[in-house]
Amino acid sequence: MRRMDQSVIDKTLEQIKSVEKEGEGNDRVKEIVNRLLEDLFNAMADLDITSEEMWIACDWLTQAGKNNEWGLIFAGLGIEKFIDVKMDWEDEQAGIYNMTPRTIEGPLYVAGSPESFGFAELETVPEDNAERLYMSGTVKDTNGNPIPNAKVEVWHCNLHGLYSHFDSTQPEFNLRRAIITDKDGKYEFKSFLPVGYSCPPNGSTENLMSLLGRHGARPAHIHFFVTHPDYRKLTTQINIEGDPLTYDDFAFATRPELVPPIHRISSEDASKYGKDEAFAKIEFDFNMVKEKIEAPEGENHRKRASVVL
Ligand code: MBD
Ligand code: FE
Repeated sequence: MRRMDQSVIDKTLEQIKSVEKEGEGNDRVKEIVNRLLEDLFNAMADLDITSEEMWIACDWLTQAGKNNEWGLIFAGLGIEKFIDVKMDWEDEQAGIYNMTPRTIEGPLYVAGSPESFGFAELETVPEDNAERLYMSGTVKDTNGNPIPNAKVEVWHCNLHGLYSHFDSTQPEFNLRRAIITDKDGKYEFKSFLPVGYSCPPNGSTENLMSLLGRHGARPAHIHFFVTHPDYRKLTTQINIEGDPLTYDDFAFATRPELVPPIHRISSEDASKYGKDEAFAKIEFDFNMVKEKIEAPEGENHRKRASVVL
C-alpha cells in the first residue's frame, strides 16, 4: 500500500495542536509532546502500524507501568545511556576533561544509607559463600589533589542478583553504604564480589527484550554516587573484571575505564594488607569536576526510593 500523503499526516498534527491554548499550559511540554507526536505519526505511516499493533503497545505500556518497570525499560532501551552520551558531549564542548566517566544510575538506588567515616562494611548480613572484596581509592579533583569529606555512596546486589529494599528477604540497606573520605581523600569498603543482574522473569522488560532478540542481563557491577558540596555529583559504576557480559550489558553501562583490574590476595599474603583472609582487591580513584554553567548538572531530581532508619 502507498504511504499516506504527508499532507494528511500534517493536517492531523495541525488539528491536534490547534486546540492548545496560547499562554496556557507549559510551553516546554507542548514543544516536546508535539514533536514526539509528529515523529510517532510519521513512523505509524512509514511502518504501516495497524490498530491491532497500536493496542498491543497501549496494553504493554499499561502493564509495564503496573509492574513498575519503566526505570528498567529506560535502561534496557539505551535511553539512560543516551542521556549519558549527550552529557558527555556537552562536557566535551565545555572543555571538561580528566573526570571519572559517568555511567547510568539504574533504577535501584535507595537514599539514606548508613554513613561512616573512611571505611564501611557493606554487609548487614555477612555473606559466607562469596569471594571477599576490599575496594579502596582516593577521591580527587582534576589536578589529582585529594578531596577529604567527599561522600561515596555505594550499592550492589547480592549473590542472587537482587538489591535490598527491592528484595524483601534482605534487611533495609544491606549492601548499601555511604562512606565519607578521610583527610587524604581515601575511602575503603569491605564486601564481596557481586554477580550479574537479570530482569524480573516474565516481566514487561524481559518480554520486550526477547521480542527484540536480546537478553535482559547485566554483568556484575557496583554502583557509586560521589558527592561533595564544592563539586559536581558523579554517578558511575565499576564492572567486575572477567564477567562474560562485561561488554554485553543489556543496559549499555560498561565503559573500558570502569573495569578496574582485580588483584587476588592469598590467605598467606593477607596479613601484609592487615586482613585475615584471602580477598579480591580493587583500587579505584574517583576524579570529580566542579559544576560549570555551560555543562550538565550532576544532580537530577528523579523520584528515588528513600528510607529513614
Ligand atoms: C541494575 O542493577 C542496574 O544497575 C540497571 C542499570 C538496570 C537493572 C538492574
Ligand atoms: Fe545495578
